[in-house]
Amino acid sequence: MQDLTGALIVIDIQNDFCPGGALAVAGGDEIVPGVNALMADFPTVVLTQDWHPADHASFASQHPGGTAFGVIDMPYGPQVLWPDHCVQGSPGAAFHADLQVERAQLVIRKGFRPALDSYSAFFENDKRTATGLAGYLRERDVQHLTLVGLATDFCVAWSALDAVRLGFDVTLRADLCRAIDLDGSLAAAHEQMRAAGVAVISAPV
Ligand code: VGL
Ligand code: ZN
Repeated sequence: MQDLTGALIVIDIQNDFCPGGALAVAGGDEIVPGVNALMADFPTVVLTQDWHPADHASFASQHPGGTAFGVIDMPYGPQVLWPDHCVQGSPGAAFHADLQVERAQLVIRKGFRPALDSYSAFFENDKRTATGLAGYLRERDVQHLTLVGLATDFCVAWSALDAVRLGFDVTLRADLCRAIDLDGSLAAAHEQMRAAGVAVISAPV
């Protein structure tokens, strides 16, 4: 269905989040054909790209004794430590080769400040530093956002929750997302999104 006042926000469909990548999400590559097809229904298509310096503070490798998927305290709150991933300019940071990148009007890069992680397309993890996406969408009179991508329980969920907080109407196509799922984080993310008013659906409506 065409959504002429809507935007499709495609989160982090990058090689490192696909099978074989540094922070592979199971089945991450399976969503690419469906996402490509959905792009045709939207006048506005935005991609996000996780884009870290090699010494990024979210990498376990930067913390003596740090282990991947452990949690540490950062000045802005708890932070999961990740394997090195999506290093600026590396093949792992590139979009999946089959993703129709040319259909997007805007690519938002995030996580480029060495000491601050950024899951959401709208704010860094300090919940204050804006990426500018909200202003872009508002200036284009976009009210309804459809979110797809990787990973459901981190960057997609944080983007959806921020979008609701900012006053957008948000639909999550759960069938076009895949999750990392650490300790029940997928179920928790779905619950949080539903409670916040995100329409979590699994097929076109
Ligand atoms: C993501 C963990 C670290 C994501 C990005 O795209 O969900 N997760 N960086
Ligand atoms: Zn990252």
